[in-house]
Amino acid sequence: MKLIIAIIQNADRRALSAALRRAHIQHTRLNTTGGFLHEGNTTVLIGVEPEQVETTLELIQKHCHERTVIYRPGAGAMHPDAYVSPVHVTLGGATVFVVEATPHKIGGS
Ligand code: 2BA
Repeated sequence: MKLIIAIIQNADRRALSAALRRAHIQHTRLNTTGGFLHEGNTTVLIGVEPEQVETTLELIQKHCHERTVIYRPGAGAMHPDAYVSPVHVTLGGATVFVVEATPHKIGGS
């Protein structure tokens, strides 16, 4: 089995989740935070058979869009009055890792 870990923007999570459901692809959504922007994003864990990887990646590509946000580096606690030029940061579509995985379901009868 393969585990696809997709870090996506919150704005895309409903559309991707709905598409995965329609394709009967099981997944779990986690609320996460990016280490650079410190903004909320979504990490989707998707366990699939190897032959479903391609379809899954296509759905991620279709539903996760590139966006540009304005980031103001360093503004805040240490130097509240300091002016730091804002920069444009391009996000997404998605950051995706595909890894080998062995699922273990524990418990039950
Ligand atoms: P953040 O870490 O908040 O990063 C948001 C965006 O900031 C990134 O978009 C990238 O365009 C930019 N960025 C990140 N680190 C940078 C740096 N050191 N210098 C300049 N610009 C930088 P994406 O690449 O689309 O990444 C979106 C989110 O995906 C990231 O949010 C992070 O949560 C995750 N991510 C990206 N690469 C990752 C990696 N190698 N390992 C784990 N998580 C990753």
